[in-house]
Amino acid sequence: MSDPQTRCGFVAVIGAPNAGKSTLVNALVGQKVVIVSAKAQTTRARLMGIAIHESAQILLVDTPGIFAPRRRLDRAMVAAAWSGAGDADLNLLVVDCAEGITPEVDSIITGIARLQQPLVVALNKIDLIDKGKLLALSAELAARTDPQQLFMISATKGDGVMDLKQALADAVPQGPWHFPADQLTDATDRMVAAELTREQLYAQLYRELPYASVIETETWQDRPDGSTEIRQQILVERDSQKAIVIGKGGSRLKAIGEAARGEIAEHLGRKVHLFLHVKVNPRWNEDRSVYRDIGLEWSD
Ligand SMILES: Nc1nc2c(ncn2[C@@H]2O[C@H](COP(=O)(O)OP(=O)(O)OP(=O)(O)O)[C@@H](O)[C@H]2O)c(=O)[nH]1
Ligand SMILES: [Mg+2]
Repeated sequence: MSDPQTRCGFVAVIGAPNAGKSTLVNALVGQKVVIVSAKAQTTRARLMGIAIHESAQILLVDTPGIFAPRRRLDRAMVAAAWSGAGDADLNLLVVDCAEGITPEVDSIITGIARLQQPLVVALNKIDLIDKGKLLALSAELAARTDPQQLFMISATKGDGVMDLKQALADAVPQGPWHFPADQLTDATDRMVAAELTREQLYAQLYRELPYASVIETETWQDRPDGSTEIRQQILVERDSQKAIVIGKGGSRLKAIGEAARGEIAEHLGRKVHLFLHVKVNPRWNEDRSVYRDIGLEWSD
């Protein structure tokens, strides 16, 4: 990959919670590498999805949504997003066009202007609004952000995604690829597996519960028969939450485990035995080692 024609660079994918950043990263990579959910604040740490287009390797840094943080974890998430943006060759601002320029988006635009880095804007979820509104919003965003380019896309339906990918491939600097051609993410298999279980918490639990939880990998063992045995712990903050995660007769935990096992097996490309345990730790939010495992900096 020392071909002088190759390109490679970091694109930080930033925006408000739930804008569709992670969905877009998966669409650009062409495979699921980061988790998504209909609930806001799904992504907790920076994870990279690696997309290839022609001679370019596009290192897509998926970041947590930026919002006004309250808890320590929220502060660490928002800090991770901004540092991802600061380190990038190019920022890709994703805006949910059905939401428009909310106060959150407004403050992100102000923050981006301070960075003075090249910017591309993706107006996402165009499948949800009519063309007139879309054009008005895109004109307003273009005026506010002065981007190199602005795209109207649907990350779930695929509209505009290939045009955006081409533009990102053209925009990253010339240079050798940083990763092998077959690598799709910088996350380890353990991290992806923990995320895939966490995705099920977002999909299967209500209201605040997913936010009060974190996944820790206890053991990871490759068996001689080619399968992998994984033990993960779901940490929650209260006994009442533990009861909900386990469900009647263990039914909820079983459903979470089955769905996560399928996703993890697909990611690893082999048979997986997944064992989940639920543990109460009211202070995990204040435990430095939890932050380290998630991949977040401790924020004072
Ligand atoms: N209708 C529609 N929904 C979309 C589109 N893109 C993403 N979504 C949905 O928007 C929701 C949020 O998607 P995510 O990719 O998790 O959003 P995110 O910006 O990564 O969210 P955080 O990680 O919480 O900041 C999910 O339910 C997606 O299916 C789109 O183009 N159209
Ligand atoms: Mg996300």
